[in-house]
Amino acid sequence: MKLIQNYIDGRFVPGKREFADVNPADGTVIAQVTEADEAQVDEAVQSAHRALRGEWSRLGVRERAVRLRKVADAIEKRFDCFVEAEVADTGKPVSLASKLDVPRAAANFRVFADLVKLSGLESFQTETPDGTNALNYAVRKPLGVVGVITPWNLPLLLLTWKVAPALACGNAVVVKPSEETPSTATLLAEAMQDAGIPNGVYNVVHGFGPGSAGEFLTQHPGVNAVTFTGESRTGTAIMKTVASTVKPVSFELGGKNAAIVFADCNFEEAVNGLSDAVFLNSGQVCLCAERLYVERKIFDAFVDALTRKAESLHPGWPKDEKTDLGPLISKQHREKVLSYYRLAEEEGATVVTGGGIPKFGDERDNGFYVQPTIYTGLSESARCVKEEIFGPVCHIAPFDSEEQAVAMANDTKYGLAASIWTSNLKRGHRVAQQMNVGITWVNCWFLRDLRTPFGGAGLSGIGREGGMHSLNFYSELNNICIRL
Ligand code: NAD
Ligand code: 6OD
Repeated sequence: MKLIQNYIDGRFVPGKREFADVNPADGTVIAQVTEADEAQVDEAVQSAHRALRGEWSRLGVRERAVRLRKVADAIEKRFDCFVEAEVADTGKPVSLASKLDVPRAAANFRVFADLVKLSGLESFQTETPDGTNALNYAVRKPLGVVGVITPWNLPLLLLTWKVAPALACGNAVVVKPSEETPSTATLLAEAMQDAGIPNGVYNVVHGFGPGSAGEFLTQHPGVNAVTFTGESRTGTAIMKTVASTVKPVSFELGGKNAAIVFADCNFEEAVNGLSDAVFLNSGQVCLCAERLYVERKIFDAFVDALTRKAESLHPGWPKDEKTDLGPLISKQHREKVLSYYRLAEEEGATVVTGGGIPKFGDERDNGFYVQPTIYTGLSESARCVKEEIFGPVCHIAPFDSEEQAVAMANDTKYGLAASIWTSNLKRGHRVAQQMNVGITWVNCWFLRDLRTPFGGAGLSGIGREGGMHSLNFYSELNNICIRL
């Protein structure tokens, strides 16, 4: 059986304990994974500090950018291996991994290689009290060792989204990928070696959260900052842990995202766009829409059209090119999603389609599939309308006025993303500006420009990453004031 090991100081290292990596499509064990103990996490942090004192700190920005581009090239050289590993770990359709996850990993390195070269800072000429002048300018320095903790839904995309800017700024990283999806973080170590990233700059420790590698990393006094993507509740736990050592944090957390569909929208575009927004990656994208508000005039037609889309999806083997709906990540996560399917009925929902488990009559029945599901008829205070489910499911409610739609969309403790569907651009701008979220799309969804700010309000996160926002988080500014 394949063993996925930790990667510390440029070496793949086994440990004392192992856990299983499970294929969500059929429940089989595909690999064993080394769990890092506290001593190994410490070793990884120490090796990152050594790397910061070595060759890595002497490379100029231009040379760091050259090496980041080489990491992107090395990912592309192993494109098929990355796709295969990501599909086996997550169960996501091969078409999605090859169009989104792996290309974005390479793009993450290229974009920050470019941006870091442009990241000069402003300077100020200051008049002093005695009438002479001073010159202020700031220099950007690395934070040091950054702890990177990531989830299972877009494992490589989200890991590289943090690792690339952290390295661009001259930091070293210790990453703790999700225990559900350990493969691509380890494969990335090979790309780092190919690209000439010095030993110790990129380290991987595998394991779980509390009492395991995740907690060992966040509580380590040698970790200078923590960047985390995952559940809001986990963000709370990490925040408590890092409080005693006052580490800066960047948090990208959960959501309960709304979409508002006006009667004047391009109907077909809205149905297609929202079919993606609800069902892509089996609804396991933090940006997915779980609450749809549709203007009453088109409500019935819209529910029918989205239902036809849901029923036309092909749940299947992830490796099959025709599959557009894979399993959920794990048995435990399927239990959670199914508990919401049951709760929705208890709360009085009308089940328009789905609500259960598909039957295949083969090994996939041992996997973690659920049916794509649409509900109507719930009250806005129902738990299924308030809580993040993170599956291929949405609730659709009608609205009668713009004000009502905005109020319903904003009635949540989360604040990650929203989408608005209208052909009236003036209304698009007006409504977008009232959304209490970090990202609003108008007539599109998950259309990304990596230079733009990404993050959430409320329970959905702290801070913004993307473009200069990432470079600002992953660097420390030292303002220098010189009396002239
Ligand atoms: P999770 O919070 O359970 O786990 C994420 C990571 O944190 C894993 O690596 C896990 O081992 C680690 N972890 C758990 N407890 C920890 C602790 N106490 N200390 C340190 N590390 C700990 O999240 P998940 O189930 O992997 O991912 C799904 C969640 O992530 C959803 O809520 C989703 O909305 C959110 N998410 C948000 C974004 C975003 O950009 N806002 C992106 C993707 C996923
Ligand atoms: O596109 C991105 O940069 C990003 N962070 C996406 C997050 C998706 C959440 O599952």
